Amino acid sequence: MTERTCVVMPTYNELENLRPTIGGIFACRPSVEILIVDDGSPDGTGELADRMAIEDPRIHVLHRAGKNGLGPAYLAGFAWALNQGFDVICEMDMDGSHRPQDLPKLLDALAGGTSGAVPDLVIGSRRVDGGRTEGWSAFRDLISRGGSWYARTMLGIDVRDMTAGFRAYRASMLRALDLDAIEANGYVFQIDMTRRVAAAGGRIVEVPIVFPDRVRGKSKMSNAIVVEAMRRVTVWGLRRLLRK
Ligand SMILES: Nc1nc2c(ncn2[C@@H]2O[C@H](COP(=O)(O)OP(=O)(O)O)[C@@H](O)[C@H]2O)c(=O)[nH]1
Ligand SMILES: [Mg+2]
Repeated sequence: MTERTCVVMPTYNELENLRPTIGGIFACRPSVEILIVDDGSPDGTGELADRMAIEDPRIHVLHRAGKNGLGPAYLAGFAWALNQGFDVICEMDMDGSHRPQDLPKLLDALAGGTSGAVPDLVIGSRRVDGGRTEGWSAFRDLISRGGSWYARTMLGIDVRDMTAGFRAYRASMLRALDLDAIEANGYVFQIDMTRRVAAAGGRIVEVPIVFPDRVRGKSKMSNAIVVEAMRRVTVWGLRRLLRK
């Protein structure tokens, strides 16, 4: 029996990225299905997604009322994909920073292709050998590396790329988590997911990916998202230290 895979892709104003990214994914792995979670993008991303879904039954669309952040979009997407009975659920950005050709690497690793035991979560990592970012300013790189280091140290989890958003989860792992309790803002969402998988005894594997800066459209990242992530990590880390 083959495993059914759903790639969940939140979008906000990604009109020009939709066709190239989705085309790239199907070229690399025709067997996956894609769920676009659009937060009412004013640029018409949601409408184009609907048209693409009519053309191709592997494409699904979830519409949400307004821009409500990456985390809530993923949680809604997870709930949908779990309800549909997918075995593997992925997170992936629509903006081209997550390259379709890296998706098979994540899926093969999740199937146990690169190591003995079968993982519960595979992270496409910019911070392991062979992984890298491209086109980043020294400042953005410093913030990202510093943030990952801080989270790793405070939380005591040996994951190099804590905030990475290119991931493949076993549906059974997601089912075992209390998804309603996830802190749902920006980067902290990825850190919280990682921390909860680790706490649940899930096996986490990182595979190297190349992460180019987005070519089209605008980033939705903000300083507030970074500050909120660091604040949360500090609270979780102090709680962990106090318990010891
Ligand atoms: N549905 C939804 N998608 C979002 C939201 N914010 C960002 N995204 C999407 O999440 C992905 C990553 O966002 P991006 O702006 O590239 O973040 P960055 O890579 O950290 O700069 C892209 O596909 C965005 O369109 C949001 O509030 N709602
Ligand atoms: Mg991006």
